[in-house]
Order: sequence, then C-alpha cells, then structure tokens
Amino acid sequence: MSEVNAGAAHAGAQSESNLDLIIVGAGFAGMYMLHRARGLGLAARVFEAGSGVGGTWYWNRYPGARCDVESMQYSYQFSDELAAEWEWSERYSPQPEILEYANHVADRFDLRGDMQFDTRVERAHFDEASGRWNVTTSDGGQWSAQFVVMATGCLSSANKPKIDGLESFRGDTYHTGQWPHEGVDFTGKRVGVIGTGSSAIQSIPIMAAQADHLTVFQRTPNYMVPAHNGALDQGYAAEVKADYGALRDRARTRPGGIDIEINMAPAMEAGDAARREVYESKWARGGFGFMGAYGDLMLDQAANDTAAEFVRGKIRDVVDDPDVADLLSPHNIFGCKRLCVDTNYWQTYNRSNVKLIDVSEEPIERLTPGGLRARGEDFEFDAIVFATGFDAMTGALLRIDIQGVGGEKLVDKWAEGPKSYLGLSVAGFPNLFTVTGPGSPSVLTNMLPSIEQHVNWISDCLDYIRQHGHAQINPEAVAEEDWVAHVRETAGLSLRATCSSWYVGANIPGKPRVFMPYMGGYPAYLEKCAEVVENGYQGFALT
Ligand code: NA7
Repeated sequence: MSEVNAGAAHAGAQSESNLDLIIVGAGFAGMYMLHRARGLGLAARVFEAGSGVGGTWYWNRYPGARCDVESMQYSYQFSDELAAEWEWSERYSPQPEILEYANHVADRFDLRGDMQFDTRVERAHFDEASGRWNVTTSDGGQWSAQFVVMATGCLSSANKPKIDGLESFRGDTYHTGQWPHEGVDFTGKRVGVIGTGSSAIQSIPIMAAQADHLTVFQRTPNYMVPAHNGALDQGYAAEVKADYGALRDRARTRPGGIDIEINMAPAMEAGDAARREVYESKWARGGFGFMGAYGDLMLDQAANDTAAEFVRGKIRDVVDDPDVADLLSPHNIFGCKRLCVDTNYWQTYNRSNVKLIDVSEEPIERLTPGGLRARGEDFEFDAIVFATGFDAMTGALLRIDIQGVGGEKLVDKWAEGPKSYLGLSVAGFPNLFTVTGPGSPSVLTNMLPSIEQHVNWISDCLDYIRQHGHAQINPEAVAEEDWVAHVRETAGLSLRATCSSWYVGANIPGKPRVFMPYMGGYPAYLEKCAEVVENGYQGFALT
C-alpha cells in the first residue's frame, strides 16, 4: 500500500500525490482495472476525458450505433451475480443499452469515487530516480504513481480528415465518434455523409429516413453480412445463463474469441452448389458466423473470391439500380477490412432521397461555405457527417506525451510502427501497461473478453510484483523484438494484411504501414500469456 490512500488522493485534484496506480480511461478496461486494483489493496485513480464511464459506448452515440458482437457474448465475465442479473433486450445491443450496462457496473461496484471525469491525461513521464510515473492532467493536476495502465481503447482517437476548406462550411459538422449527447434532428435537412465503414452503414439508413436528402461519399465499398437483429430470444438467453461458462469456454477456443461454428474444410473442395448452400445458411443465420463458413476464407484467395462473389450477388439482389449496385460492390478481399454487420444498408439506396457518389478515384476536393465539392460538382448541405473512423490502436496512446527510461518518447520508439511485448507492455517503459495494445489480438477478437483477459493478466502481475518485493517490471528488448517479429510473421500468413485498412494504419496519412493486431488467434495468445507467467514472467526483467 502507498503511504497516501486513494481517498486522500482525491482531495487535491491539482496537487502531487502518491498513488500506486493511475488508470487512463473509464471504458470497460479502465472500469474493470479499477475494480481489480481495489481488490489488490492498491490506491488507484482513473482519469477520463469524457463526463462519464463507457469509453467507446460513451462517445459513439450516432443514430443506429450498435455492437456487432451478439449481446449474450458481449459482457463482463468476472462477476456471476452481474451476469445473472443483467438482461439484454436485443440480439445485438444498441449503444444506449451498453452505456446503461457500463453505468450499472460503475454503480454496482461503486467505481465512481476513484474516477475523475472531464480530465485528459496529457503527459506521463517515467522518473528513474524514484521509479515512478509523473502524470500531468488537462486540469493542471500533477500526479505520481508506481504503475500506469493505459486503458485508452483501440478506436478512440477520431479521424477527421484534413479536407481543404473545412472551416469555411457554414452548416453543422459531426463526427460519428464524437456525437452530440443531445442527439441531432436531421428532419428537413440536406445531409452529406463521408465514409462507408461500420459507423456509416449503421447510421445511414436511420439518417436517410429522417433527412430531406442524403448524399453518401464513398471511397471504398465494404462487405457486409446481415445482422437479422431483433428482440433477444429470452429462451436462448436463459439457456446461456444457465451455463454461461460453457459458452465462454467454447469462445476461448475460437480464433476471434467469439463462439461461432467454424467449418475447417477448405472452401474449394466443395462443389459450387454445396458451397452456395453453406453460404446461404450462414447468411440466414447472420452476423460474424459467416466467416466460419470455411476455415480458409482468409488464407486462400480462391476461397475468398467465392465468398466475395456471393456477397456481391446479394447486393445485386437488393439494390434496384444496377449501376448503384455495382458501385456498392467491393472488389477487394472479403473480410480484409472489418466486416460490417448490417441492417438495411443496401436497401437504403433504393430510396429516392439517397444518392451515392464515388470518390475512389478523385478525392473530395474541398468543403465550401454551402457544402462540398467533389468530382467537379458542388453539393449543397445543411450538415456534413464525418463517418471517417479512427486513428486506430496507436492514436490514443501517441497523443499522450509518454516518455520512458532516458526520456525516450513512445512516439519516437513507434515511429516505424508499434513495438510491444504481447501488446501489454513496452521495453523501456517500466511499470506501464497497455490494455489490448498493438501486438495483442484486440480488435480481431471479441473486445470485452480480451479486455478482461488483459486486465486479469496485469492485475495478477501487479500482485506478483508486490508479493515478491519487486519494484519494477520491464520487458527485455529481445523478448519484445521476438514478439514483434512473430506478430509480423503471422500477419503475413493471412490475406487480411494485404489491403488498405485501419488494421495497417492506411487510413491515416503518414502512419507507418504495419499490421497492428496479433493474428495468431486468441487461443494461441492466451496460451502464450499463461506460459510467460508460468515461467516466472519470462521475457520480463523484474527488479
Ligand atoms: P472505418 O471503418 O475506418 O470507416 C471510415 C470510413 O471513412 C471508410 O469508408 C473510409 O474510406 C472513409 N474515409 C476516411 N477518410 C476519408 C476521406 N478523406 N474521404 C473519403 N472517405 C474517407 O470507421 P468506422 O467508424 O466506420 O468503424 C470503425 C470500427 O468501429 C469498425 O471497424 C468496427 O470495429 C467498429 P476507406 O475505406 O479508408 O477508403
């Protein structure tokens, strides 16, 4: 325990303090980290830029925002009571319900007392003399702690492209990841939407139903699978709850940490008709389970082509105008960018008030006072929605001035791409941990269980350090290099690393092109994390 307890630490927000642990972010990772830290008797404090808990689900309030993992698989596992009492209402939970769940967890475990909201961590510098982290917050607070956990999220740094004339536009602009809390009424408005990723495809059908006219600017069309969302089958929910552990055990054996059935047979061994039947049955079931149609969809180009063509066929079936259907049809690798889980997206283009503009060959020229200019044409808008995504995985970390041993800056260390041991910690930055950091399976898996696994690992590690009288943990450079090499090697085995997605940082100009998440699969990763612990924190220097 530190000399100053957590209660005393809140008293002076602007002052020096002696915390054991500073947690950055009050999303699902930060909340659970605080809960575990308290269980270990650590004086911990959470800083959160938003005014409440929930992270991703606090910020992404755009119309139609919804989880693309089924509700019965997207919740905390650490408390049986919590799991038993919480009831989801839909097959895929809408953002307001997930945010309500986050608030329920904060209340139930009384977390808010050690959280400081509306406060951004701006700087974290490691002080070699004291072996502690000095942390500066946006309210001028100066804090110090032995450990720092970055629970900053993988998709939390909004990407608003620097299009010329941005400031000249007289109407309203919105980013899906920073949506106004009071909501937006587009009734009677002419709306432009930039982007066609998950956030766009969820919000476009709803905005189109409200707006007078909606124009979508598409740079790259995306593959989708249907959600078939609806009220959650309460019989199924009860069945899962009766043995939650079984579902979670199965999920841990799947590469994405989601309990879906995976057919390991190669796609090309099946005849055309049989393969089509398999795809149709997956399509009828909906969701990410489609990826389990054949085990080699992301490994074999020919197999992938069959899935891609099947989906293009679905677009042609749904969209009335063949030219629009063509424009909406992706021709890159199926599943290379993250698949979207859809409700009525393609159908929306059959509406007379919706127009699709292809900006794949000529980027949007500029925003103008009245709207925007693209393909040599002026478009008039009352509002423009940026559904342009995030500086993924590294963005939120690198906008904090993080300096480790010898004043080394994380931004310099990662200039050619992120380097991390297990996506959990970075050599030269002792006692600092990242939850679902680059080099861990993170965004390729079901985020909530992955977050929980990281927080459990970090908490057990903190406990070990204290029990064994150590002061510091720091990955060895060679262990980090080996892990980074392994992460890159596994990425190379899949078709997923080959396209321009946010997984490789391609959406951010100037970002090094490196496949950031670990592709070796969730089970292999769990095994590696456990093995490191069994071998006395192999690859780490404990001092
Ligand atoms: P995404 O998936 O990164 O989508 C962003 C979209 O914005 C995508 O279609 C981009 O096209 C497009 N974009 C970005 N910049 C521009 C410019 N300058 N001009 C035109 N179009 C642009 O973000 P989301 O928020 O939808 O989803 C993020 C994740 O959240 C998602 O994967 C799920 O995990 C949940 P591009 O494809 O780069 O050509």
